[in-house]
Amino acid sequence: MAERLKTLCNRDCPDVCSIVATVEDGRVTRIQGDKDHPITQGFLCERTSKFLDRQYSPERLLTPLMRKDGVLEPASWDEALDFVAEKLVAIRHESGPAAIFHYRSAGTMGLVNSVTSYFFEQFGPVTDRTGDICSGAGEWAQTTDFGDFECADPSDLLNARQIIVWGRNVYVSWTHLIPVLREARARGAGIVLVDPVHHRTSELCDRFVQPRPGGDFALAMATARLLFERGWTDPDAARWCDHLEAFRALAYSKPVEAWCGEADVSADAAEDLARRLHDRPATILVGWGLGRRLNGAGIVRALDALGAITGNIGVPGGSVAFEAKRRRPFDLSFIADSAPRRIMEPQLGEQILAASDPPIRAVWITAANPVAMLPDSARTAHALETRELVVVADSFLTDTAERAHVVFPTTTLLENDDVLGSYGHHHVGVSRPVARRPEGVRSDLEIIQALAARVGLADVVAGDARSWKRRLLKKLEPHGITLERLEEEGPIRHPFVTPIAFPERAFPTPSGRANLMTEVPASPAVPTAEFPLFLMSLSTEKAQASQWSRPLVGPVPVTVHPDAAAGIADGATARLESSIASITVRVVHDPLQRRDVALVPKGGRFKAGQCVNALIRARLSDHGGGAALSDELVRLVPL
Ligand SMILES: Nc1nc2c(c(=O)[nH]1)N[C@H]1C(S)=C(S)[C@@H](COP(=O)(O)OP(=O)(O)OC[C@H]3O[C@@H](n4cnc5c(=O)[nH]c(N)nc54)[C@H](O)[C@@H]3O)O[C@H]1N2
Ligand SMILES: Nc1nc2c(c(=O)[nH]1)N[C@H]1C(S)=C(S)[C@@H](COP(=O)(O)OP(=O)(O)OC[C@H]3O[C@@H](n4cnc5c(=O)[nH]c(N)nc54)[C@H](O)[C@@H]3O)O[C@H]1N2
Ligand SMILES: [Mo]
Repeated sequence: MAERLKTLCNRDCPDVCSIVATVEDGRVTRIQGDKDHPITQGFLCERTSKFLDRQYSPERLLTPLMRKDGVLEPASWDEALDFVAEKLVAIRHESGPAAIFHYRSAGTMGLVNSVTSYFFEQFGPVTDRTGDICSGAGEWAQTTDFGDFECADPSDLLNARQIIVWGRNVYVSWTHLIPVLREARARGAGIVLVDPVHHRTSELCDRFVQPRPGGDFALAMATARLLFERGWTDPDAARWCDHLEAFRALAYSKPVEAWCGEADVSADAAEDLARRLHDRPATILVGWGLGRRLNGAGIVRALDALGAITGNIGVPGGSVAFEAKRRRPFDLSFIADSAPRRIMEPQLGEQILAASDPPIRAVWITAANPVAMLPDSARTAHALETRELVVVADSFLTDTAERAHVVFPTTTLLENDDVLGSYGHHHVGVSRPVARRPEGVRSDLEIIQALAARVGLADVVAGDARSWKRRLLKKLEPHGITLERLEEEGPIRHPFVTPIAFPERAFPTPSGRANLMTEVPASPAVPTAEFPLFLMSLSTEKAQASQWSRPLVGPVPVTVHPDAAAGIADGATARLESSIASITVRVVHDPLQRRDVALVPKGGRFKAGQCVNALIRARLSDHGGGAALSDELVRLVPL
């Protein structure tokens, strides 16, 4: 008899959908979006709707692997765990706990998974990560300007008269915003997309502005200047903005035409944006791509200022929405964050190699594929290959796991047992196993508990998944959001945020006002005759970062304007070269793209020569420990 069981998607995505799984004898035969979940609305994105391909893939790891004579071979759990425990204890004894580095990314966004971090704090504290390749620059910018980052409920977009989608492709990376934007449009809202890349999200919009990559700061300054000139700023803005005059002076430091020239847009585009911000309430949806630049934090600060000076903040339908603080509702107070040393995430490879006093001898990697997903893949690979001990917990033999001494096979999203919040909305919920897991596989919690038992820390991390869930939900319990309710009713909106962010324009900054930027940020990259194209690595509907439903076969596609193809025909293979490496690509012509961009899907396999991060230097964004991924310049060369 088939059953229908519900769980939550644990992938790194703003949606955190409720999934309905059809299960026959422990095997999931179908997954669908839950009609009862207000965000999921009955449909799943393409990548997760194809998740059964991964769940039942013949490539899935079903036993621990240990490196013997240079080769990864199946091993028993006891053998692998004993080996790792002994080695970690020896390294801690000889070099101190800082010689061990624990790196965790968001392969699962479940918070029970942070017990691994807790273990390493108790065992050490060991070296931890800092910075955030994904959202570091944007979070820093919003925290600097508003004292915190938070966004309104997605449904607040229906209160907006104007929506500015500033660098986001909802068709690929935030599919459950599509129905909301459609409805807003149907109710009469204006929607404009500002993105150097032409993509499908422009279909939801009444206008598309295609600036130079990283030109958004200049475009925002042109818009700000026009707002001041037209008298379209809020007359009371000084009440909630610090440095209003200095910000005005910044906007006036160049004529509108000069700013627009820098952004490579017509003056009419800035005029249009100014008009929309004046047509209140207006929401700016700030994408994550904007921050992954040399001037990423500066760009986000400029957008914050546009919202603040026009009064489009702290009111229904008026906001500068970057992301929700997904950990806010949970009690993570058991983790003290006491690491003796931190490795900057976007520079993981070079910082591991450079670390001394003590050198990093062991690396434990959880829910991450840094070789494929962090910049300068070859250096990341080399850094791992030269350690004494690399341990990876994953369900697949990724580019990273291939470099491990020990690989522990772990559970998938359909076997996940956790609590989840979201960075796109304010619902919290629990996931629970809906698929019977293969014998030989353990959850991250069980892996860390088995290790803890071998190093005298069994008590510290004891407890099954439900008791950890309960612990994490402690802040929510007094509000009636209990584990039992979440299990029975499904996700519930948490009460720690109001439906709109920063209501009454009260900001948790030292002055209580928004902190407007006053200086020109770092400059974006400038294409040269040698390297004329910005390399833009973009999310694809077919994968979650490096997790493809079906493996990408053959050379990775690179999409360019026909005039930017260096004479290479549509469909032909070519080399894509940066200053540090080159990969073989298949050229795709698209006359709707700018002539200075080369678009490549993110997440390709390093081993197969498909990895865009092989080409990208590990440079930081201006602030916040983000990566300047999209300021790498490349050229196409015929084969
Ligand atoms: N299918 C799928 N969905 C995903 C993911 C995935 O890998 N696959 N990844 C998930 C993750 S990890 C995250 S963080 C989120 C968000 O994932 P992201 O990949 O960050 O998604 P977006 O912010 O929608 O897309 C980035 C957008 O920023 C634009 N952009 C880049 N540089 C600039 C610029 O200088 N100016 C402007 N105006 N725009 C620019 C790009 O053209 C692109 O449209 O999505 C999640 N969703
Ligand atoms: N060039 C370029 N690079 C980028 C980006 C870009 O746009 N361009 N985007 C960046 C962004 S936004 C992000 S967030 C990062 C993402 O970087 P990562 O988080 O490293 O990306 P994933 O490829 O999703 O790797 C997660 C791994 O976790 C495994 N996994 C899944 N579930 C579990 C689990 O329950 N437990 C454990 N232990 N493992 C699990 C998966 O199999 C997968 O191998 O990449 C960044 N890198
Ligand atoms: Mo991300």
